[in-house]
Amino acid sequence: MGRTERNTLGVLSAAVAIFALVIAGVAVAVSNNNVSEGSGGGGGASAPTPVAITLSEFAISPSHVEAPAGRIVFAVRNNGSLAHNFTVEGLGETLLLNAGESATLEVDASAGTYKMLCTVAGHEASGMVGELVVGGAGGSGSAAGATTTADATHTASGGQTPEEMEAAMASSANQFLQVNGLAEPKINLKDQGLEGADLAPIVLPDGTKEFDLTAKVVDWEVEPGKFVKAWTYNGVVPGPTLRVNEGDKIRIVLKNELPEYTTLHPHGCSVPNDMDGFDPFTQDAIAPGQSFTYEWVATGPKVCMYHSHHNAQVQVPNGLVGALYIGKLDVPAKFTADTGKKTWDREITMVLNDAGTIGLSLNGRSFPGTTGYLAKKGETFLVHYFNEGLQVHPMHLHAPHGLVFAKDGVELDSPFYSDTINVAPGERWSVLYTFTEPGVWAWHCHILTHAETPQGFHYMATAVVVQ
Ligand SMILES: [Cu+2]
Repeated sequence: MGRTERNTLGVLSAAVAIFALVIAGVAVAVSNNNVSEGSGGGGGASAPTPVAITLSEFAISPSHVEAPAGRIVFAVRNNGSLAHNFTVEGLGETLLLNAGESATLEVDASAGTYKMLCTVAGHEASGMVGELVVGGAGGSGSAAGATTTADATHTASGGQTPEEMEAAMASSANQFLQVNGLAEPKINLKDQGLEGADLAPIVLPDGTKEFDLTAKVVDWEVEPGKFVKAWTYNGVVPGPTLRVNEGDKIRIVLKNELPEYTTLHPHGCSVPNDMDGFDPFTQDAIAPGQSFTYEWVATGPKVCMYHSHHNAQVQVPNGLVGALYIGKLDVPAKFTADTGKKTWDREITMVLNDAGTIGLSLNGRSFPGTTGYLAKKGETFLVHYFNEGLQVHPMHLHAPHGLVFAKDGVELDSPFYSDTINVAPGERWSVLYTFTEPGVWAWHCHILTHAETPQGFHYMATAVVVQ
């Protein structure tokens, strides 16, 4: 599948406007819900006061922070395109943060006024400066503790003003539209469009379909400007999508260029035991520099995963995952009865992850770097959710109810409608979504810390723009 849809400058301003409205609505809800965490401890050496700081060219946001005396934890994120640090003069500083990087800085502050700044030459003079006002003893449990903290009358979640929060969310939303070619200028992610793309097989004289994979570590851009060391098949996360027909002879030649041994496990596939990739029982692990050939006759099920089965808690979440399809799922009669349509219009692989170097992500990207999708009114997406992470993710697409009709590549006797589908690690769920209303429809994991932050939509989040 190509990475979206970039033919539609027309949708751009409308999409930005709608998205900004959506995000603004969220901002209001969050700010009304604001909690002054620092004051709630009721005395004693209570929890540190959390403050979110965003760095950019050339500003520290918020530029004015008030907190009670005691421990303050700054969650600092560099949303700019240059490297910055965050320093509280006399109390501490973060390391230099590259574009997109985050860090926390914990300080122990007594009452007083401190300068916040970026100490990169010239950046303070350009505007990256602010003020931290630390009030009286926050930890004594008296009235002093309640009057200070991150001032609830002036700040929304994370120490931002409501306006700053809204601006940050709009900026992130706009970045998502730019990443996806729905706005100009377009941001190009490294290797954009290759993640999960179909790999054409080499067809051997006897008809065997051979797929050559190389496991290797690459620099992977999980979100704009944020690079991590990804463990990949052929340099992309998820790895290439492999497709064969039922009855085909399939051969996967895996070359190991990782710094560790590895194996490949065709998860959920019917394979002979010696092709199952479970070292040391069914094969010896593949040493760095060595190759192994997996070969069998594909009989199903129709939706499988392939992933490492060696030091998998590291290798899988770091990116050694991919989709393997054997034939096509049958169109459920209920779908045709309910929509009058004979089949879907587009098939989407959505690999969920939450750990390792890749972290919370959809198809190896974190919002605003996630792929966004364009649909025409009336179109149907067939979405296959694959959970390659360590947690359950309840995937939620706004607007249409999904018709859940296959589990682990096997059609259900009784397809059912659901707007939120729990996808456990190792599971595959296949769902049909038919879009009936135009607009920008959010699509995200409903564990909210996996999708939404004081900086707006993040991590396991994307959207469908329906025209
Ligand atoms: Cu989740």
